Amino acid sequence: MKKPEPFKIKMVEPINLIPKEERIKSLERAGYNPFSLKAEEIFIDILSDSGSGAMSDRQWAGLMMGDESYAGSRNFYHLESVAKDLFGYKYIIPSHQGRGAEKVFFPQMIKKGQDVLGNMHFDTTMAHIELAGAHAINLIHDRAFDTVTPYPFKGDFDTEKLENYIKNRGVENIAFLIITVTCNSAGGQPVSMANIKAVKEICDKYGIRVFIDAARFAENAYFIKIREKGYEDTPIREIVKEMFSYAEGFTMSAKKDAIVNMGGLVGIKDDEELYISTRSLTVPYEGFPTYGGLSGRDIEALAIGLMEGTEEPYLEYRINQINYLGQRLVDGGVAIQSPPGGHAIFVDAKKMLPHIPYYEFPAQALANALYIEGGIRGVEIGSFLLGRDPETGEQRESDMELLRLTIPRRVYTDNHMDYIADCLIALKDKASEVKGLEIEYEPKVLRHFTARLKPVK
Ligand code: PLI
Repeated sequence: MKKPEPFKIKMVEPINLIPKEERIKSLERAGYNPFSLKAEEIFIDILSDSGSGAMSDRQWAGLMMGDESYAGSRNFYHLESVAKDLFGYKYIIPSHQGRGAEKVFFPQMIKKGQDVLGNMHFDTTMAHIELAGAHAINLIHDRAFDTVTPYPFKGDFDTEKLENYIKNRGVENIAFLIITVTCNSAGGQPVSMANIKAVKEICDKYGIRVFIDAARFAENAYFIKIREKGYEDTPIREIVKEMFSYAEGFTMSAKKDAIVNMGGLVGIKDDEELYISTRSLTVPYEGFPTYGGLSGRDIEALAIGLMEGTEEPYLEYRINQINYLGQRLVDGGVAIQSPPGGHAIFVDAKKMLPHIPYYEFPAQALANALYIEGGIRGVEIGSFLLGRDPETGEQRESDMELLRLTIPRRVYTDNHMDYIADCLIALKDKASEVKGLEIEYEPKVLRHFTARLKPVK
């Protein structure tokens, strides 16, 4: 029997599908980049699961308990106690969002020309690494690029590739390693506990520090519980503690699994010196270290959200909803990254639009077609997002061209999932009519947010 949502709805926000002719005009005005659409022009917004979730009545009540003291607010001490307990770390610093945490944490540990290793770095992490003069190296297992075979942990590092890379490049040229859980860029795919442990062992052997990009730590823990032998009966919060025991620190965008609209965290296990230097950098960039760019009320909602996001019935509902959408698409003949990940379905645009080459951005073209079809806003994760090589200026070719259908937490029902699936299945039958795109304007860093495109002639 299909289980219903473990909540009931107390407040609704009306949404509206504008006519197709208006959607065509809106997209042209937006430079064929859905980031530049107005939210009011969108019917179902699945651009991101970041900051777009629905807070609970407890979190909204928490907002009323905000202590807006400049320093030492009681909300900070609440957050600190929840996070210390959840992750088993000594030091917690809030930040305004994930990239704020990255900015105050990672660059201080990078020397120009070094590499930062990862399974697959997220784009803001890659940008901070490159801005610090380092190279972001992805060492995910090739299984991740096979969208068809449903390997359970496609976010895993290839440990052989990792060790060979370290040997060839030399330890002195490696700043540190980041494990991104779940691995967003590979399809929200989880990393197994066994792989986290193996990576930690290799890094210990060579004296390389291990950190976690913890944006979707709870979804990763849930996948370990349901897919990894030996964890079936382990409570989620114990799995979380074990995952984090293999790292020295983490950055987190709290806008995902902590189900808040804004917020981030840095966590440091026990390195006091690293804590003091991070705290010092937090002051000029994010604010006093007990607020880190957030209001007291936001910090309260975050503390509550960390607990709600690690409740098992919630995680079961969350993963099941993504799975439901995935299954509808598979049944309708749409190729997706399989099995579905934790926060999104990733449609394989290379397979759906084989006539569009990577330099004409097939997944971006598919995102635009889906908006025209149903007023749905997804997002490209492919060559358009990857951008140009910072040294040569050449367009890089992404291993995968994916359209991400990112589901906000506790926002849409399975009827919305059905509508999304119906629109994509309808598009599949006219895929050959979709045209590729060329760039009209692009900024140097993180171009996909603000670039303008046009259809190729
Ligand atoms: O958007 P921020 O600055 O709160 O977080 C940056 C960030 C870091 N790591 C990972 C794995 C992310 O997914 C991430 C942000 N992701 C966004 C915005 C997304 O739409 O996936």
